[in-house]
Amino acid sequence: MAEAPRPWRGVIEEYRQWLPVTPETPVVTLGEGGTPLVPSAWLSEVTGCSVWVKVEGSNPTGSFKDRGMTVAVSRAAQAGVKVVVCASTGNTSASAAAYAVRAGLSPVVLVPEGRIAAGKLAQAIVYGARLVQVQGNFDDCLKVARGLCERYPVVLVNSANEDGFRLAGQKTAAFEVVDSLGDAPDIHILPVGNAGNITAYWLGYQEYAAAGRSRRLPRMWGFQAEGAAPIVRGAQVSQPETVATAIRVGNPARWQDAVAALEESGGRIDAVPDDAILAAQAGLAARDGIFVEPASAVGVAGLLRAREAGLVDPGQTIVITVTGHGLKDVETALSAAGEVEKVVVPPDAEATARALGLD
Ligand code: AN7
Repeated sequence: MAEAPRPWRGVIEEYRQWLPVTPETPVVTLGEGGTPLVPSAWLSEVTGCSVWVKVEGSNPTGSFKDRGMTVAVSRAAQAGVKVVVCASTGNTSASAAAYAVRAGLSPVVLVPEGRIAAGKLAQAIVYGARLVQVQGNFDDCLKVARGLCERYPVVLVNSANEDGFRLAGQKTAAFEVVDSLGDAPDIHILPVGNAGNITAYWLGYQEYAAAGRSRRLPRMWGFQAEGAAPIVRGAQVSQPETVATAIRVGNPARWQDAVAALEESGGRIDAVPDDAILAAQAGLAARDGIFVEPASAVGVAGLLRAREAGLVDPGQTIVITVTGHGLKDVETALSAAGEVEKVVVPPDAEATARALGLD
């Protein structure tokens, strides 16, 4: 008899034994995780490798942040807190807002004034967060958030938090990659901002390998935007600047952990300029049908540049995580697209065919 269909239950129920939850934890979920792992014909052809794209924009609020937020908010609800707070370049605030209201908690989100994409701002507002625009960058927002948590009855749901709940949730993406491919890839590529996600993936790959779920470990490759590349430069950036606002971070909270992941895995980190990021975003959309936000195209740009530099041997299996949905920031995508041919026709098929040159 066929097995009864079972819907995807979200990352806590799918990977409960690997996560810091107990039977008493109230599970706050929107069905996150279980995202598509899509082969990229374009990048496979360019590199001579088997390149897969892990499409995290398919999560409920449109970014990978939901994986960590289901754990962080479930634990906050278990602890009986009323208010959760986060600093964010936009995606964390959208995710925190959604999961908090679902748990009956009040979300407070701190974002850099005027520097988050419109889609993310809309999400925080519509989910009903208290939105605070801080006159400064992400690093300033995080300082304020930490200050609030030290002195007031609110709980931090940033991945900088020592409790590690967010990273624990985020590591499930590495589990999914191994579950799909049957083993870890040779290389896993990620964009790096606060450096939580690359830390989380490395944790996930190590845990799965230690438990015998995979035979090997991947090399972790991280990429930062050139104007916000403190880890690459080995020094804080006081005025980070990049079109990829999600990773406009000058002093990553998980800096040391990320360096450890890079060193232990035999990986590397490098920086890519904004024009290469936008070209990669356009290429991934037009070649593979995958529309991601600028920060999420950083890994693709990094892979292409690494190949040009002769650093990518053919025949490898490579996974790139694209972290957030393209619809988060349509302004940047449209301005990068430049002048678009405007075809205006009367409601008539023949006139339309003429305008399209089909006749
Ligand atoms: C699309 O939302 O930090 O290296 O506050 O939104 O783990 O920080 C977002 C980060 C990559 C970088 N891609 O991940 C926030 C925030 C997208 C992102 C990153 C972010 P980390």
